[in-house]
Amino acid sequence: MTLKAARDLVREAERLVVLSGAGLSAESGLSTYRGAGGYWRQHRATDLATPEAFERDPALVWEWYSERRRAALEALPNPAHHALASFQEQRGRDRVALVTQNVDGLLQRAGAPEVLELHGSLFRVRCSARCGGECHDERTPWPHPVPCAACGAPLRPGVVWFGESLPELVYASAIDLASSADVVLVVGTSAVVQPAAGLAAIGAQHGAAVVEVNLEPTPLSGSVNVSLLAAAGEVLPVLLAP
Ligand code: BV8
Repeated sequence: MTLKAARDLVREAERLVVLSGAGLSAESGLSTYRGAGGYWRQHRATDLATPEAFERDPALVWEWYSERRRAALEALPNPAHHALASFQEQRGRDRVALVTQNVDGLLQRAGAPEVLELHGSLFRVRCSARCGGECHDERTPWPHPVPCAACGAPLRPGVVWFGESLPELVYASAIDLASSADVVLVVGTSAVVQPAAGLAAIGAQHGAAVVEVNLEPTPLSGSVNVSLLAAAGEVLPVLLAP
C-alpha cells in the first residue's frame, strides 16, 4: 500500500520538490556522512568541514576533498539518480525541482536539467578571502593549497562548511520551491543538518504531502505522509516510472 500511495502522490504532483542527501549516492559507492563507514565516523566534522579546520590545516582539508573528488569522478550515477533526472526531464523543471545537499555532481551527470546545490560542489573552487575569485575545477588530485590568482589568499573547496551560511539565492529559491510544492520527496538524508532538513517541514506547513525514502528512520519519519524504509536505487525507479 505505502509504495502505491507514494507513487500516486509523486506522479500526481503538480509541483514536486525532491530534497536529497548522501544516501542518494550511496549505491554509487560514495560514503555517507553518518552511516556505517560514513565520513564523520572516521573524522570529526569539525576536523574537516569548517572554516576553522581549513585555517588550522589547509593541507589536511584539501587532501580530504581531493580524495572525495577522485571518488566522485570515478563513481557512476545509480538508478536513483537516473530516475530523478529522467523524471525532471519528462515533466520539466517547473514541475520537478531537484534540491540536493550533495556535492558530488552525480545528479547532473545523470542528465538532470537543473539541480539546486544547497551545500555547494566538490568541483567548485573559490577564494578563501571571498575576493570573488571562483572557478570550476576537476583536477585531481587537487594541487595543495593554491593561491587565488586575484588576491593570493589560498583557494578553498566551493562547499558550505558548518557555521557557514548557505548560498543566499540558492537557499531562498529552495524555500520558495518548498513553500509552493504539493509534494516533497525526501531521499537519503538523515535529516539532521539544518537549515536544509527544515525544507521538508516548510513544505508540510504549506500543505505539501511529504514522502520519505531512506534506509533507516529519521527525525522526519514520524511526521511524513509516507515513509519508505528502502534503498533509493531500488525504490525511485519504481516510484517515478512512467
Ligand atoms: C548554517 C559540506 C547559518 C560539504 C556539510 C539550525 C539552523 C541553522 C543552522 C543550524 C541549526 N542547528 C544546527 C546548526 C548548525 C549546522 C548543523 O546543522 N549542525 C547539525 C550537524 C546539528 N548547520 C550549519 O552550520 C549550516 N549553516 O545554517 O548557516 C549559520 C551560520 C553561522 C552559525 C550558525 C548557523 C551549514 C550546514 C552545511 C554543512 N556542510 N557538508 C561536504 O564536505 O560535504 S553537511 C553534510 O551533511 C553534507 O552536506 C550532507 O549532505 C549533509 C547532510 O547529511 P546527509 O546527506 O543526510 O548524509 P548522512 O550520512 O547524515 O545520512 C545519509 C542517510 O542516507 C542515512 O539516513 C542513511 O540511512 C541513508 N541511506 C544510506 N544509503 C541509502 C540511504 N537511503 C536510501 N538509499 C540508500 N541506498
